[in-house]
Amino acid sequence: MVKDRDEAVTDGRVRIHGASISYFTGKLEVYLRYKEIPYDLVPGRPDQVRKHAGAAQIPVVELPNGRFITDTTPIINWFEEEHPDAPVLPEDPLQAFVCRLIEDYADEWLWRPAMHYRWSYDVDKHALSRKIVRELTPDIPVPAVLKRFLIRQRQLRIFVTGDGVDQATRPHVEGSYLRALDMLSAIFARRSFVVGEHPTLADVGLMGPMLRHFSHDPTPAAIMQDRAPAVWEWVARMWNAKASKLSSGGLVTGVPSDLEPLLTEIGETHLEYLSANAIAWQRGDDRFDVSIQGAPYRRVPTSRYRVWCLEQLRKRFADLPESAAAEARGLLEKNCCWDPLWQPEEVASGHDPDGRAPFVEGLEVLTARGARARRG
Ligand SMILES: N[C@@H](CCC(=O)N[C@@H](CS)C(=O)NCC(=O)O)C(=O)O
Repeated sequence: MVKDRDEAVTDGRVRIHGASISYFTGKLEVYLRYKEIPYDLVPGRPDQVRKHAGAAQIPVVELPNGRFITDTTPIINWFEEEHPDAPVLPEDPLQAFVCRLIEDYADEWLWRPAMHYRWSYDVDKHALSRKIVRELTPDIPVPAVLKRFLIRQRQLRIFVTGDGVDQATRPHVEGSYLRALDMLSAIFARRSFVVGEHPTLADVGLMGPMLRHFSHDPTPAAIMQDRAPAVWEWVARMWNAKASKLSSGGLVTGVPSDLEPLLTEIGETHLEYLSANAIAWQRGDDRFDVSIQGAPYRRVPTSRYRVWCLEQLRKRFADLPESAAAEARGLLEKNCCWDPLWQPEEVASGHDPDGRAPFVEGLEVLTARGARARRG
């Protein structure tokens, strides 16, 4: 529930500047609810957010001491250090690495189908533009009908047609969602959460697309209910999960074989894309073409932020203890993840070289502006 900014209590509580319809706000809320860290959600007004976080991007977290932090991936890492009870990262380093990989795929790859369903379908785009205008733009003195129209145009231009969704790729974009539903249904037929009987970072990451987009927006929600009721049930289970109320069940041992189809999907889609994006970045190209599972994505924007994502995954791999690294390599090779993880050999986004995230300026994910303007 979004509170009026002045209504929100700040004493000792975290304040999220976000939105009730936002992918990454939802992901962060799921995490804080599970960890039982009290927070208030206030509307993330673009001017305020840019002032405090350096990018017009939500969520931004205002800590009780008045400091601001950005980007849910490092935000969650930071909270995990501050609140080590009921960790969302498994102790087993291989499982932890797999969770981080699934989080990255959920954050960055499922973003495109989530935006496509929201802004390409009539019912969805009208419902969502209405919500966004009400929640985030009440102070902008322009008729609501015009604001709604402009938002629909903008979102479609940047995040759908401008992100490689066209007649040739649309079936593949929708297929990414449908395959995710099928693979998760197979997993939830065996256990309550992705790696066992309590949530991990893999569940938290997947809730980004699955909560505020796929289970709430009319078109993908109808598909989820019909095709994957076990995923629908998991969304509710995740939203209701509290670390203190969990049953005693633990995590499975190792990486079960039913996770491998998901890893293969991640290798063939997300990692292939990250690799092509990093090559384009090195060449200085603003846009690039890439074939993913045979679908010809054309002129997708080069993302500096996602070069950083690839760097982070490589760092996590490099941090694995020797025996886990050998096991991880075998698993990644078997499931089409290994080669794209290491191509090109060198990557250098230049983002956050001192490792200060989440205490750094946010980096917009998709805008070429974000990519080019800051290149040294
Ligand atoms: N990596 C960031 C991504 C945040 C993000 O892209 N948020 C979206 C909303 S869910 C946004 O603010 N997009 C900016 C826009 O629509 O222009 C995170 O994890 O927090």
